[in-house]
Amino acid sequence: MTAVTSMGRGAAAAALLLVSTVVHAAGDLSRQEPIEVTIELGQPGQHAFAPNKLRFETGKLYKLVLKNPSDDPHYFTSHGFTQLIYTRKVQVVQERDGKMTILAEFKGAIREIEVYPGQIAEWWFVPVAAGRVTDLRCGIVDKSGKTHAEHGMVGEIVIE
Ligand SMILES: [Cu+2]
Repeated sequence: MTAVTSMGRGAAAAALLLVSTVVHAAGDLSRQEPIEVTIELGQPGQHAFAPNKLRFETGKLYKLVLKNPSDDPHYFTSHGFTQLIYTRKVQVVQERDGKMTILAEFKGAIREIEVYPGQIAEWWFVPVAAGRVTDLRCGIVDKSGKTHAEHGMVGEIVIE
């Protein structure tokens, strides 16, 4: 009876070993097909993020398109967000003859991005930690001496 039990344990251990050797790593998470999300930085005469709430999931690759359709430059600044993600790259793109042309690509940790009127930047990243941050803001000061954030250009980012 004891021999059977110990044999059973041995088989279980062998099965466990087998399972652990066939488990595959997820691979390079930054090389997936990206999920595209667009956020507009302002509208003519209006300082706001649209949408002003963004939601992402850990482990997925996102291409966050920062589009500025307004007449003013705007920042996408969130220190909290940058602590929760791995940046693969940031691209500056421009529409030429109906197709998107990449003008420049930046790699490494990015802290904030400023997009000029009528321009587009793409932030490619993988969220690596969950959290909710409410420090998304545009800190540009307008003629009245107030920041765009004080005019309501703030937002929230949730990573699940
Ligand atoms: Cu702004």
